[in-house]
Amino acid sequence: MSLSLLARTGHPEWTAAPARIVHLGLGGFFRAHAAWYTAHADDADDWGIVGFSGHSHDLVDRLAGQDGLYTLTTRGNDRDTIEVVPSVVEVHPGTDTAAWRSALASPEVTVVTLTVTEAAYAPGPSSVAARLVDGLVARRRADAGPVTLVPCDNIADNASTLADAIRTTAARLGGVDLGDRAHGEIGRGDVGLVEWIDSSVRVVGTVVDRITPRPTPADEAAAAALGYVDAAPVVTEPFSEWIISGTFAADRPDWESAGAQFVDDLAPYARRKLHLLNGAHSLLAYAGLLRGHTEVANALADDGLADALRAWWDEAAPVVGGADDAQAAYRRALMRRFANPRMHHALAQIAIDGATKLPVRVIPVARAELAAGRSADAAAMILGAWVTYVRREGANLVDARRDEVLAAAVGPLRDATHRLITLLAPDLADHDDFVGVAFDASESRASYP
Ligand code: CS2
Repeated sequence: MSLSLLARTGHPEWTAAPARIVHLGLGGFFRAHAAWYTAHADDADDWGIVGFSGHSHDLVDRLAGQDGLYTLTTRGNDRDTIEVVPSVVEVHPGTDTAAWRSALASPEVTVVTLTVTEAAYAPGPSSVAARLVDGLVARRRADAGPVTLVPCDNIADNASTLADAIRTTAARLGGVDLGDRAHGEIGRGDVGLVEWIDSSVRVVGTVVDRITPRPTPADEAAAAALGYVDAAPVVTEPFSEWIISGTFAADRPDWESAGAQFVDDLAPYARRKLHLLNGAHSLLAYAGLLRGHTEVANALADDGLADALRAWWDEAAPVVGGADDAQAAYRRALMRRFANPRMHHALAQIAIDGATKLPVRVIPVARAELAAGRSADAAAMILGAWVTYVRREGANLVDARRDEVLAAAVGPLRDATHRLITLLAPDLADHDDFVGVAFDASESRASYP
C-alpha cells in the first residue's frame, strides 16, 4: 500500500490541514523537528505547511509523490517507534519562485519557518535573506498582512542574525530600480519596503535540538518492513527540544501543546546547545574521522576522544554558565544521546561546513578563555583536528566556504594552521600559543591523550 493510503487508513477522515505555514528547507531535521511539533500540536488540524527545498528537486519529487507524507522513525537505544507525519501539505523546489511568492503572498500564511543550515545565512544573492525579501515583497504587494519568521538553525541569536540580514537586503534592494535582477523584480514600486518590514514582519529566536542522521537505504527498508512505502523516510532520536523567544506578529500553532518552550531569554539555552552539543559534535567529527571512526557512537567509545570531549565541556563551562548541577545533568544526557549505537550518526555529515559551524560552536569559547588569560587548549585542539581534516579532504571537502578554506590550507602546516584560524577568527590567530597548540594537535594528527 502507498504511504498516503496508509496515512488515510490511519486517519479515515484524513484531509490536509490548510496551508498556513511556509517552510524553507525540507531536510530531515525539519521533518523530525518543526514539522513534528506542528503535527503534534493540539491545533494541528488548523496548520498545514507548504514546504520548499533549498534547491533539491529530488526530495520534492519524492515527497510530492506521497502527498507530502513521510514516516518518522524514533530510534531509542532498544527499539523503534514509527509514525506518519501529515503536517507537510504541499512541496515545491526552492527554485520555484512563482510558488514561493504565491505562498508568501497568501493572507492565510502567518508563519515562515526556516531550516537552511548555518551557511545559508551568509550574505549573497542566494542567501536566505534575499529569498525571504523576495517573498516579502510579494506579500506586501498583495497586502497579505503581518507575518512571523522563525529561523530554526544552529546560530547564536538567530533572530537578530536573520532580522539584520533581511533589513540590510531590503534596504539595498527596496526602492531601487533593479531591472531584471534575479531576486528582484524589486523596483521603484517598493520604496518604503524597509518600513513595511519593520511594521509587518517579526522575527523570533529559537534553539532547536533533535539529532537526525541522514537516512540510509536500510531506513527505507525498515519502513517498508512495517508496511510503509516511503521514499523520504526520516529517522530521529527520542529527545527533542524547541525553545522559542519573541513576539509573533499574528497567529501561530499551539506548539507549546507539543512540548515547545517559550522563554524570555534564549541566550543561556543557545550557549548550552551550541557549545556542549554542537561543539562536541565537531570535536568528535574531525578528531574521530582522523582516528578512523565513522559514527558518533563509536567515536565516543574511543577513550581518548571521550576524554577530549570532557576536557572541551570543562573548558566551555564558564561560557555556558548556569548551575553546575544543571550543566552536569545536560552533559550526562548528551553522553546517553551520543552513545546510542542504533542512531548511526555519520561523522562525515557533522563535518560539513566547518568554516561556518566552528565560529559559532568553538570560537566563542576560545575567545572567552583567552580573554580570561587561560590557554583554550581544548578549543585549539578541535581547530587543529579540523586543519588536518581539511588538508586530508582536499578537493573532496564539503564546505560552503570551500575555496577560501582550501586556499588557506596549502603550504607548510604551521602557516596553514595560522591562515585557517585567521579565516575563522583573525583575533585568535594573534595568540601565538593558541595557534601553537592547534598546530601541535594537527601535527600529531589529532592524537588525543
Ligand atoms: C550536528 C547537528 O550536523 C551537525 O553539525 O552537530 O545537526 C546536530 O545533530 C543537531 O544540532 C542536534 O540538535
